[in-house]
Amino acid sequence: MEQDFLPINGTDYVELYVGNAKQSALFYQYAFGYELIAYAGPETGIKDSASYVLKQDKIRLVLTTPLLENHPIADHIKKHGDGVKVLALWVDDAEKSWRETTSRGALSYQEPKTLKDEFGEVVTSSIRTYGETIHTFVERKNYKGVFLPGYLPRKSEYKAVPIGLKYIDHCVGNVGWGEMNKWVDFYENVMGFKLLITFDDKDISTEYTALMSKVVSNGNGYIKFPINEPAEGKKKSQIEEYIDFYNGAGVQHMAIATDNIIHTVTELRKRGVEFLDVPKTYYDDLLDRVGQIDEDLKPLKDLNILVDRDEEGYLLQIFTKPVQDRPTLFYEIIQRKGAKSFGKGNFKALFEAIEREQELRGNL
Ligand code: TYF
Ligand code: FE
Repeated sequence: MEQDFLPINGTDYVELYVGNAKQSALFYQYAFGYELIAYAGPETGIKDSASYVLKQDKIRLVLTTPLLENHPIADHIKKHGDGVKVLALWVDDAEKSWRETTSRGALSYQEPKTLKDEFGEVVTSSIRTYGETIHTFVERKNYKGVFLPGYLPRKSEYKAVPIGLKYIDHCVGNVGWGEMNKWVDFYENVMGFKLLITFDDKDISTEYTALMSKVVSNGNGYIKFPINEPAEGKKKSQIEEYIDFYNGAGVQHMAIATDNIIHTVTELRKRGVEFLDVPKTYYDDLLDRVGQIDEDLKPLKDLNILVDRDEEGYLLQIFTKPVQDRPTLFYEIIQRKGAKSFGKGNFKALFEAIEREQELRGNL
């Protein structure tokens, strides 16, 4: 087999640029059960921004806000609202990752740089992907600090109660009309990913919404990036609504894996997280469609959890409403029981639920 020129160990962290990192950090602690572990800001010698690092099992989120008016992060937030800036990838060689990708056409965002403190060394480098989103390669060299050099440990007065979120299953990008193949080519040619699945507009057009989607994944399959583009339909595509409010391409949803979706969603709902609900008739013929499953139907129906089956098994999934006022970023909670797919059997019911929300916003 061909050598993988960009071996990736997994997702290192996801960084969001937000208008108020202090408050967002409390939302992710309180509602999603992340633990605050680190901080960088004025108190640690960073004068122009503040960042909070949150952790749950393998997932690390960084929430960053600018402190000054004239600041690139402030420009990012003015244009996009709160959203994902960095999908960071854990690699063994950040310099080589940068070299292999930029030599294949990636645009550099940051050249390889060594960060140091008393806990060790980390090398980072960054390249651009769709919109203003970037990939940062993180080489940890046995780094012993809490997150990255420059960050100090920080705990919260509030003791977060984890809800079983385990790792990031996939991160989905929305790109503009006709741009999906360009970005699929980018992941294939520049990053050495492989095309995993294609959904054309026939698979996923409801009465109104239409979109096309292709999923790319890296060599070991740990990184999965579906890319959506709007397609022509009767009314405005949900992808177009995103692009309008994000002012360009960006991360649409992150799917977080759990191994007990009933528990996870019970907790999230109790804590005020809003989900997209499908009509209860969805459950009338569910077992006919997906066959025998381990879970009782009742809690799935009560919580509005969706189920789909493929050749290898089944999966349970549910989608939050957007987590900010702009109809942009949302989360998926997913539990895989053998299935490696993305819930194609749920697309129709799901997209109709998204359209009902779009309609309420006056954007259909
Ligand atoms: O990641 C996926 O492909 C599934 C389905 O706007 C999906 O979660 C695709 C597009 C979309 C919402 C969900
Ligand atoms: Fe998804």
